[in-house]
Amino acid sequence: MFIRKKPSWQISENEVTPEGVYLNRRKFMMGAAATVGAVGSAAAVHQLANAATERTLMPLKHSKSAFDPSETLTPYEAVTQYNNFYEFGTDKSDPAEHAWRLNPKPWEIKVEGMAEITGTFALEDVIDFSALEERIYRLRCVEGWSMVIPWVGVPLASVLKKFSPSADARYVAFETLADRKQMPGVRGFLSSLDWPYREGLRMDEAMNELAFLAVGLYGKELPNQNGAPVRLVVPWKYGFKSIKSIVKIAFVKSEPTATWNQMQPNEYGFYSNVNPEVDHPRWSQRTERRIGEFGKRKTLMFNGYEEQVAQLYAGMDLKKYY
Ligand SMILES: Nc1nc2c(c(=O)[nH]1)N[C@H]1C(S)=C(S)[C@@H](COP(=O)(O)O)O[C@H]1N2
Ligand SMILES: [Mo]
Repeated sequence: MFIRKKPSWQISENEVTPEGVYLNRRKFMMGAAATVGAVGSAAAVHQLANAATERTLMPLKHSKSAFDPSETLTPYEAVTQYNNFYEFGTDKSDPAEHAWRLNPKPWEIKVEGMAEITGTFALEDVIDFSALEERIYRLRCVEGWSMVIPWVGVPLASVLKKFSPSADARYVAFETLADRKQMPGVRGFLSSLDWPYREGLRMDEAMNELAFLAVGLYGKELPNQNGAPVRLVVPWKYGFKSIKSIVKIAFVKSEPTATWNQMQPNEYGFYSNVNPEVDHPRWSQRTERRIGEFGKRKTLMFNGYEEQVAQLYAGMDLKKYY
Protein backbone atom coordinates (compact mmCIF):
# COMPACT_ATOMS: atom_id res chain seq x y z
CA MET A 1 0.00 0.00 0.00
CA PHE A 2 1.32 3.35 -1.09
CA ILE A 3 1.08 6.05 1.57
CA ARG A 4 2.14 9.43 0.37
CA LYS A 5 3.08 12.05 2.89
CA LYS A 6 1.15 15.21 2.41
CA PRO A 7 3.51 18.19 2.03
CA SER A 8 2.56 21.16 4.20
CA TRP A 9 1.66 23.28 1.18
CA GLN A 10 -0.68 20.62 -0.15
CA ILE A 11 -3.55 21.69 2.03
CA SER A 12 -7.09 21.08 0.95
CA GLU A 13 -9.16 24.02 -0.15
CA ASN A 14 -11.55 24.03 2.79
CA GLU A 15 -8.57 24.62 5.07
CA VAL A 16 -7.68 27.88 3.31
CA THR A 17 -11.10 29.17 2.35
CA PRO A 18 -13.57 30.81 4.71
CA GLU A 19 -16.38 28.33 5.09
CA GLY A 20 -19.07 30.55 3.63
CA VAL A 21 -17.12 31.10 0.46
CA TYR A 22 -16.41 27.42 0.12
CA LEU A 23 -20.05 26.49 0.58
CA ASN A 24 -21.22 29.15 -1.81
CA ARG A 25 -18.97 27.78 -4.48
CA ARG A 26 -19.95 24.20 -3.76
CA LYS A 27 -23.57 25.24 -4.05
CA PHE A 28 -22.81 26.73 -7.42
CA MET A 29 -21.09 23.56 -8.55
CA MET A 30 -23.92 21.34 -7.33
CA GLY A 31 -26.63 23.48 -8.82
CA ALA A 32 -24.47 23.36 -11.93
CA ALA A 33 -24.02 26.11 -14.39
CA ALA A 34 -27.61 25.75 -15.54
CA THR A 35 -28.99 27.80 -12.70
CA VAL A 36 -26.41 30.53 -12.44
CA GLY A 37 -28.33 33.01 -14.54
CA ALA A 38 -31.19 32.71 -12.09
CA VAL A 39 -29.08 33.36 -9.01
CA GLY A 40 -29.74 36.95 -8.00
CA SER A 41 -26.47 37.34 -6.18
CA ALA A 42 -24.32 35.73 -8.86
CA ALA A 43 -22.03 38.75 -8.88
CA ALA A 44 -21.53 38.51 -5.14
CA VAL A 45 -20.81 34.80 -5.33
CA HIS A 46 -18.35 35.55 -8.10
CA GLN A 47 -16.53 38.10 -5.99
CA LEU A 48 -16.31 35.74 -3.06
CA ALA A 49 -15.21 32.85 -5.21
CA ASN A 50 -12.60 35.00 -6.87
CA ALA A 51 -11.19 36.07 -3.57
CA ALA A 52 -10.36 32.48 -2.79
CA THR A 53 -9.38 31.02 -6.13
CA GLU A 54 -7.99 33.74 -8.31
CA ARG A 55 -5.03 35.98 -8.46
CA THR A 56 -5.88 39.61 -9.01
CA LEU A 57 -6.69 39.49 -12.68
CA MET A 58 -5.65 42.67 -14.46
CA PRO A 59 -7.97 44.18 -17.04
CA LEU A 60 -6.56 43.91 -20.57
CA LYS A 61 -6.80 46.76 -23.02
CA HIS A 62 -8.26 45.32 -26.21
CA SER A 63 -10.20 46.19 -29.33
CA LYS A 64 -13.79 45.08 -29.77
CA SER A 65 -14.76 41.86 -31.44
CA ALA A 66 -15.33 41.43 -35.12
CA PHE A 67 -15.96 37.78 -34.22
CA ASP A 68 -19.25 37.41 -32.47
CA PRO A 69 -21.80 34.62 -32.98
CA SER A 70 -24.46 36.82 -31.29
CA GLU A 71 -25.35 34.06 -28.87
CA THR A 72 -25.78 34.48 -25.13
CA LEU A 73 -22.41 34.50 -23.39
CA THR A 74 -21.83 31.69 -20.93
CA PRO A 75 -21.72 33.27 -17.46
CA TYR A 76 -18.23 34.02 -16.09
CA GLU A 77 -18.89 31.69 -13.17
CA ALA A 78 -19.44 28.71 -15.46
CA VAL A 79 -16.51 29.57 -17.72
CA THR A 80 -14.19 29.69 -14.72
CA GLN A 81 -15.59 26.94 -12.51
CA TYR A 82 -16.57 24.18 -14.93
CA ASN A 83 -13.29 23.26 -16.60
CA ASN A 84 -11.19 20.54 -18.09
CA PHE A 85 -7.55 20.92 -17.07
CA TYR A 86 -6.38 17.46 -16.03
CA GLU A 87 -3.10 18.80 -14.68
CA PHE A 88 -5.22 19.94 -11.73
CA GLY A 89 -7.49 16.90 -11.52
CA THR A 90 -10.13 15.20 -13.63
CA ASP A 91 -13.32 16.63 -12.06
CA LYS A 92 -14.85 19.72 -13.61
CA SER A 93 -14.46 21.54 -10.28
CA ASP A 94 -10.80 20.55 -9.74
CA PRO A 95 -9.15 23.26 -11.86
CA ALA A 96 -11.00 26.10 -10.09
CA GLU A 97 -10.11 24.58 -6.74
CA HIS A 98 -6.47 23.76 -7.34
CA ALA A 99 -5.12 26.00 -10.08
CA TRP A 100 -4.24 28.79 -7.64
CA ARG A 101 -1.02 26.82 -7.21
CA LEU A 102 0.04 27.73 -10.73
CA ASN A 103 2.31 30.76 -11.01
CA PRO A 104 1.91 32.22 -14.50
CA LYS A 105 4.25 35.16 -13.91
CA PRO A 106 6.92 35.33 -15.14
CA TRP A 107 6.37 32.92 -18.04
CA GLU A 108 8.66 31.72 -20.81
CA ILE A 109 7.93 29.91 -24.03
CA LYS A 110 10.47 27.79 -25.85
CA VAL A 111 10.23 28.01 -29.62
CA GLU A 112 12.07 25.31 -31.55
CA GLY A 113 12.26 23.40 -34.80
CA MET A 114 12.10 24.48 -38.39
CA ALA A 115 12.12 28.26 -38.18
CA GLU A 116 14.61 31.06 -38.64
CA ILE A 117 14.15 32.34 -35.12
CA THR A 118 14.15 29.91 -32.22
CA GLY A 119 14.98 30.12 -28.54
CA THR A 120 13.36 30.81 -25.19
CA PHE A 121 11.26 33.95 -25.01
CA ALA A 122 9.44 35.88 -22.33
CA LEU A 123 5.66 35.79 -22.85
CA GLU A 124 5.71 39.54 -23.51
CA ASP A 125 8.06 38.97 -26.45
CA VAL A 126 5.77 36.36 -27.95
CA ILE A 127 2.41 38.11 -27.44
CA ASP A 128 1.99 41.73 -28.45
CA PHE A 129 -0.05 43.03 -25.52
CA SER A 130 -0.65 46.32 -27.35
CA ALA A 131 -2.55 44.51 -30.11
CA LEU A 132 -5.06 42.48 -28.12
CA GLU A 133 -8.52 41.90 -29.53
CA GLU A 134 -11.65 40.30 -28.19
CA ARG A 135 -13.17 37.32 -29.96
CA ILE A 136 -16.37 35.67 -28.95
CA TYR A 137 -16.21 32.01 -29.92
CA ARG A 138 -18.24 28.90 -29.31
CA LEU A 139 -16.31 26.19 -27.45
CA ARG A 140 -17.55 22.63 -28.05
CA CYS A 141 -16.13 19.92 -25.82
CA VAL A 142 -15.93 16.42 -27.26
CA GLU A 143 -17.92 15.32 -24.18
CA GLY A 144 -21.04 16.99 -25.57
CA TRP A 145 -21.30 20.35 -23.81
CA SER A 146 -20.57 23.82 -25.12
CA MET A 147 -20.05 27.42 -24.05
CA VAL A 148 -19.77 30.87 -25.64
CA ILE A 149 -16.68 32.66 -24.37
CA PRO A 150 -15.33 36.18 -24.95
CA TRP A 151 -11.59 35.60 -25.28
CA VAL A 152 -8.91 38.29 -25.40
CA GLY A 153 -5.74 37.59 -27.35
CA VAL A 154 -4.03 37.66 -30.72
CA PRO A 155 -4.33 35.61 -33.90
CA LEU A 156 -2.05 32.56 -33.73
CA ALA A 157 -0.76 33.36 -37.23
CA SER A 158 0.55 36.75 -36.08
CA VAL A 159 2.67 35.01 -33.46
CA LEU A 160 3.92 32.14 -35.60
CA LYS A 161 5.00 34.47 -38.40
CA LYS A 162 7.39 36.29 -36.05
CA PHE A 163 9.59 33.19 -35.98
CA SER A 164 9.70 32.79 -39.79
CA PRO A 165 8.85 29.10 -40.02
CA SER A 166 10.54 27.33 -42.93
CA ALA A 167 8.57 25.96 -45.85
CA ASP A 168 9.34 22.43 -44.62
CA ALA A 169 7.49 23.00 -41.36
CA ARG A 170 4.13 21.37 -42.10
CA TYR A 171 2.83 21.22 -38.52
CA VAL A 172 3.12 23.17 -35.32
CA ALA A 173 3.26 21.37 -31.97
CA PHE A 174 2.43 22.75 -28.53
CA GLU A 175 3.16 21.64 -24.99
CA THR A 176 1.69 22.58 -21.62
CA LEU A 177 3.74 23.07 -18.49
CA ALA A 178 4.02 19.81 -16.52
CA ASP A 179 5.21 20.78 -13.07
CA ARG A 180 4.55 18.34 -10.26
CA LYS A 181 4.99 21.11 -7.70
CA GLN A 182 2.27 23.32 -9.12
CA MET A 183 -0.02 20.72 -10.64
CA PRO A 184 -1.50 18.06 -8.35
CA GLY A 185 -2.91 16.10 -11.30
CA VAL A 186 0.57 15.63 -12.72
CA ARG A 187 2.09 14.15 -9.59
CA GLY A 188 -0.81 11.90 -8.65
CA PHE A 189 0.32 8.28 -8.67
CA LEU A 190 -2.84 7.47 -10.57
CA SER A 191 -1.78 10.14 -13.00
CA SER A 192 -4.41 10.42 -15.71
CA LEU A 193 -2.41 11.32 -18.82
CA ASP A 194 1.07 11.09 -20.28
CA TRP A 195 2.53 14.50 -19.44
CA PRO A 196 3.21 17.05 -20.71
CA TYR A 197 -0.15 17.61 -22.41
CA ARG A 198 0.59 17.97 -26.12
CA GLU A 199 -1.35 19.18 -29.10
CA GLY A 200 -0.72 20.16 -32.68
CA LEU A 201 -2.15 21.67 -35.81
CA ARG A 202 -1.36 21.41 -39.48
CA MET A 203 0.40 24.64 -40.51
CA ASP A 204 -2.48 25.81 -42.71
CA GLU A 205 -4.89 25.26 -39.82
CA ALA A 206 -2.61 27.20 -37.50
CA MET A 207 -2.46 30.06 -40.00
CA ASN A 208 -6.25 30.20 -40.42
CA GLU A 209 -7.65 33.50 -39.19
CA LEU A 210 -9.78 31.81 -36.52
CA ALA A 211 -6.88 30.12 -34.69
CA PHE A 212 -6.24 32.28 -31.65
CA LEU A 213 -3.88 32.58 -28.70
CA ALA A 214 -5.83 33.80 -25.70
CA VAL A 215 -4.31 35.61 -22.75
CA GLY A 216 -7.62 36.67 -21.27
CA LEU A 217 -11.36 36.26 -21.09
CA TYR A 218 -14.21 38.58 -20.14
CA GLY A 219 -11.80 41.52 -20.57
CA LYS A 220 -9.33 40.38 -17.93
CA GLU A 221 -6.26 38.14 -17.74
CA LEU A 222 -6.95 34.41 -17.98
CA PRO A 223 -7.76 32.76 -14.68
CA ASN A 224 -5.28 29.96 -14.02
CA GLN A 225 -7.93 27.29 -14.50
CA ASN A 226 -8.55 28.50 -18.06
CA GLY A 227 -4.90 28.09 -19.03
CA ALA A 228 -3.00 31.14 -17.80
CA PRO A 229 -1.04 32.88 -19.00
CA VAL A 230 -1.58 31.79 -22.60
CA ARG A 231 -3.64 29.07 -24.27
CA LEU A 232 -4.69 28.08 -27.72
CA VAL A 233 -8.30 28.51 -28.91
CA VAL A 234 -9.30 26.57 -32.03
CA PRO A 235 -13.05 27.11 -32.14
CA TRP A 236 -13.89 24.71 -35.01
CA LYS A 237 -12.26 21.78 -33.22
CA TYR A 238 -13.20 19.90 -30.08
CA GLY A 239 -12.06 21.67 -26.93
CA PHE A 240 -9.16 19.34 -26.18
CA LYS A 241 -7.22 20.81 -29.12
CA SER A 242 -7.24 24.16 -27.29
CA ILE A 243 -4.17 23.45 -25.18
CA LYS A 244 -3.63 25.48 -22.02
CA SER A 245 -0.65 27.10 -20.26
CA ILE A 246 1.69 26.73 -23.24
CA VAL A 247 5.44 26.50 -22.60
CA LYS A 248 6.61 25.14 -25.95
CA ILE A 249 5.90 25.76 -29.62
CA ALA A 250 7.71 23.60 -32.19
CA PHE A 251 7.70 23.79 -35.98
CA VAL A 252 7.90 20.23 -37.27
CA LYS A 253 7.78 18.23 -40.47
CA SER A 254 5.39 15.43 -39.56
CA GLU A 255 2.21 15.08 -37.55
CA PRO A 256 3.12 15.68 -33.90
CA THR A 257 1.93 13.71 -30.89
CA ALA A 258 -1.38 14.87 -29.48
CA THR A 259 -2.24 13.67 -26.00
CA TRP A 260 -5.79 12.37 -26.42
CA ASN A 261 -5.10 11.03 -29.89
CA GLN A 262 -2.12 9.10 -28.58
CA MET A 263 -4.03 7.77 -25.62
CA GLN A 264 -7.19 6.62 -27.43
CA PRO A 265 -6.68 6.95 -31.21
CA ASN A 266 -9.98 5.31 -32.15
CA GLU A 267 -11.91 7.84 -30.03
CA TYR A 268 -9.92 11.07 -30.52
CA GLY A 269 -8.45 11.91 -33.89
CA PHE A 270 -5.62 14.27 -34.66
CA TYR A 271 -8.00 16.56 -36.55
CA SER A 272 -10.93 16.46 -34.13
CA ASN A 273 -13.00 18.90 -36.12
CA VAL A 274 -16.43 19.40 -34.59
CA ASN A 275 -18.63 17.24 -36.79
CA PRO A 276 -22.20 16.14 -36.04
CA GLU A 277 -21.89 13.44 -38.72
CA VAL A 278 -19.04 11.60 -37.02
CA ASP A 279 -20.00 10.06 -33.71
CA HIS A 280 -17.63 9.36 -30.88
CA PRO A 281 -17.54 5.53 -30.57
CA ARG A 282 -19.35 5.83 -27.22
CA TRP A 283 -21.81 8.67 -27.90
CA SER A 284 -23.45 10.71 -30.62
CA GLN A 285 -22.02 14.10 -31.55
CA ARG A 286 -25.29 15.29 -33.16
CA THR A 287 -26.34 17.46 -30.24
CA GLU A 288 -24.80 19.33 -27.35
CA ARG A 289 -25.77 20.85 -24.03
CA ARG A 290 -25.04 24.57 -23.98
CA ILE A 291 -24.01 25.29 -20.41
CA GLY A 292 -26.68 27.51 -18.87
CA GLU A 293 -29.46 26.29 -21.16
CA PHE A 294 -32.05 23.60 -20.78
CA GLY A 295 -32.47 20.98 -23.45
CA LYS A 296 -30.11 20.32 -26.30
CA ARG A 297 -28.86 22.18 -29.34
CA LYS A 298 -27.92 20.76 -32.67
CA THR A 299 -24.17 20.60 -33.08
CA LEU A 300 -23.05 22.58 -36.12
CA MET A 301 -20.54 21.43 -38.73
CA PHE A 302 -17.12 22.81 -37.77
CA ASN A 303 -18.93 24.26 -34.74
CA GLY A 304 -20.57 26.85 -36.99
CA TYR A 305 -17.31 28.01 -38.61
CA GLU A 306 -17.75 26.12 -41.87
CA GLU A 307 -17.42 29.25 -43.99
CA GLN A 308 -13.98 30.05 -42.59
CA VAL A 309 -12.46 26.56 -42.40
CA ALA A 310 -14.19 24.08 -44.72
CA GLN A 311 -11.67 24.73 -47.51
CA LEU A 312 -8.86 23.43 -45.26
CA TYR A 313 -10.36 19.96 -45.60
CA ALA A 314 -11.47 19.98 -49.23
CA GLY A 315 -11.16 16.48 -50.65
CA MET A 316 -10.50 14.87 -47.27
CA ASP A 317 -12.68 12.06 -45.98
CA LEU A 318 -13.65 13.47 -42.59
CA LYS A 319 -14.92 10.07 -41.42
CA LYS A 320 -11.41 8.74 -41.89
CA TYR A 321 -9.56 11.87 -40.75
CA TYR A 322 -11.74 12.55 -37.72
N1 LIG B 1 -3.11 21.36 -20.80
C1 LIG B 1 -4.40 21.08 -20.95
N2 LIG B 1 -5.12 21.75 -21.87
C2 LIG B 1 -6.45 21.48 -22.03
C3 LIG B 1 -7.07 20.45 -21.28
C4 LIG B 1 -6.28 19.77 -20.30
O1 LIG B 1 -6.75 18.87 -19.58
N3 LIG B 1 -4.97 20.12 -20.16
N4 LIG B 1 -8.41 20.15 -21.48
C5 LIG B 1 -8.97 20.51 -22.79
C6 LIG B 1 -10.40 20.34 -22.88
S1 LIG B 1 -10.99 18.74 -22.95
C7 LIG B 1 -11.26 21.39 -23.01
S2 LIG B 1 -12.91 21.16 -23.29
C8 LIG B 1 -10.77 22.78 -22.85
C9 LIG B 1 -11.55 23.47 -21.75
O2 LIG B 1 -11.19 24.82 -21.65
P1 LIG B 1 -11.86 25.73 -20.52
O3 LIG B 1 -11.69 24.99 -19.22
O4 LIG B 1 -11.14 27.03 -20.56
O5 LIG B 1 -13.32 25.85 -20.88
O6 LIG B 1 -9.38 22.84 -22.53
C10 LIG B 1 -8.57 21.92 -23.20
N5 LIG B 1 -7.17 22.19 -22.94
MO1 LIG C 1 -13.06 18.88 -23.84
